[in-house]
Parts: sequence; C-alpha cells; structure tokens
Amino acid sequence: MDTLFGHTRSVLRPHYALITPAGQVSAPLPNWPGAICTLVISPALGARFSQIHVTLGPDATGAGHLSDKELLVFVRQGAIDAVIETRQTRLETGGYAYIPPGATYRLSLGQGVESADLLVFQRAYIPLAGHNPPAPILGHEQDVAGAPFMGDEAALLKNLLPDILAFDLAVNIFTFQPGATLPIVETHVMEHGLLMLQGQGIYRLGDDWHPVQAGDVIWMAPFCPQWFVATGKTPARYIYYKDVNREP
Ligand code: UGY
Ligand code: MN
Repeated sequence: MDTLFGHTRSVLRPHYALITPAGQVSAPLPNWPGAICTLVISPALGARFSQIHVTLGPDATGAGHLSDKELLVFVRQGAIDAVIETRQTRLETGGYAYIPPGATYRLSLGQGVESADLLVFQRAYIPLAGHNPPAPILGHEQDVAGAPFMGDEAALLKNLLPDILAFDLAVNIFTFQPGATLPIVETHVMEHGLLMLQGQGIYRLGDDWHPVQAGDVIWMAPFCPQWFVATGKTPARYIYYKDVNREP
C-alpha cells in the first residue's frame, strides 16, 4: 500500500497505463466461480485483449467452453490441476497452459497448496486461412531456453508459445541483469500487456519514465514508444503478451 493517502504510482494515458497493485480492485467473473479476479487490462481501456489476475482458493475453479476465445494461463504462485479437453496435468509455479478456441477446460487448486495466483491473457482468436487453430499446450517456463535478445547475453528472452503462423499471440518472459536494457526505444504496431515478475527498473512509456517493480502491470497501445532498464542489484523479470502474425 502507498503510505501517503491520495497518492498512487498508477497512471492512465491514451497510449499506455501503469497499474500498480495498491490500487487494484477485484470483482467476480462468471467463468471463475469462487475466485478472486482482477481485470487489470481490458477492452474498456482500448486494448484488444484482457489481462486478468486470478487467485484460486480451495472452492474456486476456472471452467468453461471457449467458442471464439483463447486463453494463456501462467501460474505465478501455488499449483493448479488443469484439464483441457482430454489432457490433464498439474501445473506448478512457472507452469502455463494455452487453451485454444473451441476447447473445454477446468482449472482448480492443486492438492497440498492453500491458494494459487494466476496470470491470464484472454482474447478473441483471429483465424488464418489455411491454418488450423493451435492445439492445447501445457508447459513450464523452466523447460523453455532463453535466447540473448538482439545479441545481448544480459537480456534473455523466452518464448512460451511456438513461433508458427497459427498463433495470433505471443507470450514471452524477459530476464534482464542489473543495468541491462532494451537495446532500442521500440515503436511498433503490436500492443503489450506486461506483468513485472521480479526486481525493478525504469520503464520509458511515450515521453514518460516510470520506476516499476514486481507486481506492476503495464498496458502499451500500438506504437507506444517503449524502453526498459533494469535497476537494483538483482535481475528484473517480466512476462508480456503481444499480438502477432495477422494482416492489419
Ligand atoms: O517483443 C517485444 O516487443 C519486446 N521487446 N517489448 C518489450 O519488452 N517492451
Ligand atoms: Mn515491444
């Protein structure tokens, strides 16, 4: 919590939003009965996707049948049991599930843990002629190799989803050593939803510079100039969504 009443680090601008944990407000969502849900990014903001933070307790589930939507669920803390179509697995912290359009799913708290915190990216899937929608994916970020970003060993990028045209979204995890930066001020058509997982840094968004830390959320609209430097003495990590592989 901010200790100064009336003060917040959260900022809302036409081309970006910084949403800090202290100001977030939860509200029930029909597909997550019993869960604590916070929509931190949604089309109400101008985004073409939603980012939902979900806490599952013993009596909560996330369940449904996706018609035209797709979900990427990442376990931030705790563990869950995931059933997607005929596939069933336990996802520990760092595990993730891609649930494609047309799939039936059920997510519940894993045995032996008191709660699980989930990061969910949700959007309408855009079909591509000549390509079937992707199949479900169940994985763990530890099994994904990081690659130096634009040749920089101090900025490692993991792509959680395959780089194939059937996917209209990418979800990646960046790890920056202290002092490492994005090599350029990116200005691109793709939009982002981002969650700081660890550490701290300075995010340039448009013409503004914001100190950010673990738990902070950023929405970047298409073409929002963006740049990051990791500060502090430990690595900074963030996970982010981007739209990919479709004609304008
Ligand atoms: O994939 C990206 O566009 C990424 N480099 N952007 C970001 O980290 N803000
Ligand atoms: Mn970017």
